[in-house]
Amino acid sequence: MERTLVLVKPDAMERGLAGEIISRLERLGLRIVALRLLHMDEALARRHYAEHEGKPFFEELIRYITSSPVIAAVFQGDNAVKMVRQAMGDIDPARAMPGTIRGDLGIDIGHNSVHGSDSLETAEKEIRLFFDEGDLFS
Ligand code: IDP
Ligand code: MG
Repeated sequence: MERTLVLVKPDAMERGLAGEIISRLERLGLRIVALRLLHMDEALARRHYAEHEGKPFFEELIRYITSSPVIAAVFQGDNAVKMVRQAMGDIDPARAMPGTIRGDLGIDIGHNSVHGSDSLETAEKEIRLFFDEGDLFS
């Protein structure tokens, strides 16, 4: 059984869309095995997005993801990583298909409502950034 890290990002939190996003993922058959509401600090944000350090959008990304509280959740299920990525849609809401979270709810590429780990390996690393193993149910 796979697990993956999901963040409900600030733009979605500020518009009251957390329930909608979590609900869409639950409807795929994925189960919540850990959940936190937290305000990411700069250090956590830089670790979470370390692969993007040095890119032109990086500093803005850090400012954005630390701008208000987010929900971090671990979803578990068969093919959880791919299921969440497909449900999220394209990185740019303008290109994301209708029916996807970003296509329906995202604002723009920098405010695209949701994060989901991009591989199993990344997922396990990201889960450990936000949760202790003892916080995970299964
Ligand atoms: P992902 O969120 O679909 O995994 P990544 O390439 O890992 O996409 O990028 C992480 C986040 O950084 C994106 O969700 C987006 O908010 C932001 N981002 C990526 N590329 C750009 C860009 O070209 N301009 C502005 N923001 C970007
Ligand atoms: Mg990514």
